[in-house]
Amino acid sequence: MNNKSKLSQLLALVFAFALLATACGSSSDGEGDTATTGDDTAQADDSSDAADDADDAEDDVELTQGDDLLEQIQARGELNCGVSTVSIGFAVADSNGIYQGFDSDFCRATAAAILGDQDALNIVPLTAAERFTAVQTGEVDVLHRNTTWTQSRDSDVGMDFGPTTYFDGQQLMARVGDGFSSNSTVADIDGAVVCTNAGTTTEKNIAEAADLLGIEITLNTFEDFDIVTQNFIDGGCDIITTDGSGLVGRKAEQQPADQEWAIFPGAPISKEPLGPTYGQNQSRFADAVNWTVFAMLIADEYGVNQSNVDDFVGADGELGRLLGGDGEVQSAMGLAPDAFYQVIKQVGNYSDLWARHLAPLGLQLEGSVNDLWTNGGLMYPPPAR
Ligand SMILES: N[C@@H](CCC(=O)N[C@@H](CS)C(=O)NCC(=O)O)C(=O)O
Repeated sequence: MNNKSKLSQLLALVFAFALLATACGSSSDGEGDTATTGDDTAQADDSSDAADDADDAEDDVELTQGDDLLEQIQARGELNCGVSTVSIGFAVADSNGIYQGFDSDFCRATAAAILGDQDALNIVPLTAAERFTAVQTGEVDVLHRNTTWTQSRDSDVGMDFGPTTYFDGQQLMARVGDGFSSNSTVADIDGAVVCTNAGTTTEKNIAEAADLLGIEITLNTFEDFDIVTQNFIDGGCDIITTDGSGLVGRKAEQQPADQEWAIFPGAPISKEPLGPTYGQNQSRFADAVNWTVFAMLIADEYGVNQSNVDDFVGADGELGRLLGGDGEVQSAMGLAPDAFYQVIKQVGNYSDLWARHLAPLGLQLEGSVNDLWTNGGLMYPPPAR
């Protein structure tokens, strides 16, 4: 390592510590922050300010990633991939401390594409408030962390976004015993204590929704969603709100025997397109991340999955090229010709991941917005050519 890169690493560390301290000390100290929204706009702004502070802190960081991130990762021999601390179905550490879930499998798929080995991977659990700083300081190369693609994150916060891997939307969940039912809507939560995690689109959306409806809520934010859910179980929160997929997971796994939780039906209160997120201006790395997702969807289009992929190696046309045959484009991307064969063989196609992690929670792929375009969904990968 030359002196210049030593210096830039040192500076990166100093920035990282300063920023992590800022992020953790703002709205996200784990104790929960309270803000009232509705008529009392001054206090509602406190909550938004807390979220904005985290974003502002992120804005001040210089990108420390070097010239070509794809080359750096290949030289390093390991992909650093950020996931949630606990997001049921998406990223949960098993009894051996190994992360399992839809998002952590996208990390594995990306490692398989770039390095030929799904285990050439360092999975980094991050709270929502920590995640963008972790990208900016180079602690992680990419997030697969329930992260919504928004205009400000895509510009002001310095992120770039890959293809959406899960089209989600924010929903609310309450106890049936508190009088909420399958007919409840946001308009019914006037006076409620609403809880979510800090540094998210979620906290901004619910504050805005309450303001627009002219109702008053008390918004409590916590560092991570485990604490949010525990407060809901203990009765400290009337309502919890986050991406719908997150609520389904929490209800499936954590609803106590003596409580019944209701997820408000109807349209979600927001759009939450979730997908891979990385630092700006790393085009070759972005291509590798993005085409990993596209390859998993194209494999689905052909009915090629983890268990039958070997039967299709050497196929004609697009599928053959995608799996490394004649005319493959992977080499020109800086990947091995069989990069996407390795993805499907080692990790699976898109619906393999869904079947493994999300179907057991009751989330249905068939006919949903997350299904392939050929089935009426929104998943439409570009052609592999
Ligand atoms: N998609 C939203 C919310 C992301 C979020 O933090 N979701 C929760 C619930 S699914 C989560 O990931 N919790 C896991 C954790 O706190 O580590 C965003 O990008 O701001």
